[in-house]
Amino acid sequence: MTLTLATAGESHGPALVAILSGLPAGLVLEKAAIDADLRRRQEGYGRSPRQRIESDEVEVLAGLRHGRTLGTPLALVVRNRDHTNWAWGMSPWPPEGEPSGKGTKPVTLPRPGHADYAGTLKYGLADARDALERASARHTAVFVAAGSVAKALLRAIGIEVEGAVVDEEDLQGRVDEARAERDTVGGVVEVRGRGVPPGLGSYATKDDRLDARLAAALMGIQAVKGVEIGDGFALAALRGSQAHDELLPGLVRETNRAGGIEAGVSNGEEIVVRAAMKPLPTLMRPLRSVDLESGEPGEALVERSDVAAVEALAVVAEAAVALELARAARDKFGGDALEDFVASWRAYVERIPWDPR
Ligand code: EPS
Repeated sequence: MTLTLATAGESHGPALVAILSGLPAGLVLEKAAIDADLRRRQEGYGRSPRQRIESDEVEVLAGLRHGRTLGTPLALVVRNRDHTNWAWGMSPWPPEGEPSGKGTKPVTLPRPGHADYAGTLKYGLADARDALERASARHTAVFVAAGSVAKALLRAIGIEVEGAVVDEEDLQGRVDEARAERDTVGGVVEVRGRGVPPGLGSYATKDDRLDARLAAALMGIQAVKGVEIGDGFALAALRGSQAHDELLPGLVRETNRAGGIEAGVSNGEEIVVRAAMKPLPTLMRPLRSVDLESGEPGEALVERSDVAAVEALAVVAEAAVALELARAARDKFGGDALEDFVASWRAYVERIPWDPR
């Protein structure tokens, strides 16, 4: 029994959708809790005026009855309120009537760092909008809704996942400065998973490795360019005698440099992962680019965008980690009913010498 997530949706299309398969039956979900995560994702200093248009809210189309999962695919929808302004430009079917609203002119000046250029070449597109709409981080809204469901599942076995921006003493100052210079900023986020028992993931194959899965999940988030597990890159400069987490009497450790994962398997310590976000590629003072139609030099597309989205990334990365931990837990503990899943987890943690941390 594994957990799989499929999503679809464009930034200014009608809606974003997700299908989460592999949940046990009987998990209680609360709309307010999912909507609270959606709200957290929309907040944060430096976000685009788009966030004043959107007021994200989850809709459930399948897999839930009276607030309890049915053990069948869970279908989630987050609507794009902004679509009304793009109804012609982003109409799924050939639009009727005269062009009106946004998105009526093709985008031919690709933004370096966005999907615009590679997307047009790869898919044979005349309008980079056909690439950028799906590449947009707007997608993370429905991803966070799915992550919120994963967190509810993890809570049933005592696991809590939390993301935060790292060491940011003056994010607002940094954002204000960048905004004044019509520039953008990135940042680093950290996600911690508490109560994760030893034994999630496996060293058996690369696809089973929990660290590989987490890294792929985090790199799968828009604008993420680096991931580290535990002390990550800093470990490379250390001696082996300094880099590992010694086992002490009582099978406890004083350090967690491994970030809770050894050989691709959780080791019972807190899971600690970090993701680095590049500065967003839509600049109000545009970068140099080339017009794909004329071949002439020009300035990249300028459109409404965020100055920073690092606080949103903390919430999105939390969802990514929750989904991966939930998948690993489903793989290990199985069960069609929630109580079977929990009973399997309980029997396992009673067998091993481990106190949750
Ligand atoms: C994004 C560009 C902006 C962001 C968007 C991601 O969209 P717009 O051009 O509509 O203002 O606001 O993020 C969201 C809409 C969101 O909800 O996070 C991009 O190009 O990736």
